Amino acid sequence: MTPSKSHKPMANRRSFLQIALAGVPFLTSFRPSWAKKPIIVSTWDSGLAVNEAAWKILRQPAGTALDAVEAAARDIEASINCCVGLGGNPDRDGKVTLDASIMDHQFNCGSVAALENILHPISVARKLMETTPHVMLVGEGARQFALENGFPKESDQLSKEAQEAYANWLKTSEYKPIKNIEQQQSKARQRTGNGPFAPMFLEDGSFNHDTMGSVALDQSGNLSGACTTSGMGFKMRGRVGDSPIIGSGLYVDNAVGAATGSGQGEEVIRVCGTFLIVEYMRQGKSPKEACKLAIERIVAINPEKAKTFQVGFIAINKAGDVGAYALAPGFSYAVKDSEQAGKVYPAESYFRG
Ligand code: SD4
Repeated sequence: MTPSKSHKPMANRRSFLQIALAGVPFLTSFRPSWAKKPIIVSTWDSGLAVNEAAWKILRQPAGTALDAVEAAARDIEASINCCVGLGGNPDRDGKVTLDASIMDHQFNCGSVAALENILHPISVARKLMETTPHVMLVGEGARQFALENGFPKESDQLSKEAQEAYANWLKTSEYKPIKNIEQQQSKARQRTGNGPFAPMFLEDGSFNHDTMGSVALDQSGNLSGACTTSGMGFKMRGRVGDSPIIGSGLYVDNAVGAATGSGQGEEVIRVCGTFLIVEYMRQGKSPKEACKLAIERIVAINPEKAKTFQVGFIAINKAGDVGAYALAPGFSYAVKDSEQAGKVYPAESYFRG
């Protein structure tokens, strides 16, 4: 074909812009060759163990970040701990209700909330993502979907640890009669302007959270994330936190980065925390700066109230840089890549104590 005038190499400003814009689809799937990959980052010290489970997948050339983050979540869901899986602390009616979400490199996402009697909510979320047009199922509908898809129904029995924690909580919270807890809540509301529906602190004085969030970059340069939790211990029945809400507890944009977090979900939902972090990264902020800016957004809403709860975020960008930031001291995150054995890092925090 003879080049017409309009195919001449260059160009006024307008045609330059046209050429640049035509390159955008290419840019959005661009994989930087310098990226540190594969790499996985997970919340809390317990992220160390789940990163190992994920690594079995990530270290393989064809291993996907999606499979890796699901494996990470499944690993902790199968263990007994306060805050993830069926062994976790129950709601204030004594039922364990699970929240989980998963998101891949193509904006596919799935989540379940208030799911009961199912061992691996993360895999139910993935099944929903991959086999239905929906993104989120809750409660009985989520359980029905899980059972129909072959996930076994587990017993209602609380783990020994959760039974003890629940018995303690009932005692110290004077749960009987129920209205005592309502009074507590409304006092807390007066104090903070927007009271909690669950205690901020557990019996041992630690913050009431320990959700497992993981974000990973695989050898093909794709990002994915997963988040799984039993939610705030002794929460109101039916309460849903940030973890299963795409853009709050988890967000992935394969052209930019991914973020997840742990802590007082209501406060994360208010600012669409992980979506915000990814948007800050899109604007050029590092993962840590982006997490810090999102924490500052939360503080700005009510600086006094922000002293009473914890939120911790982790993020990864397309180049495999990772970062984290928390509201209060005590949040940690675990990183594993091909250059270093898994390691736990303390996150910097907005408040010092
Ligand atoms: C929630 N973000 O349900 C979760 C709490 C958490 O370990 O981090 N739990 O609000």
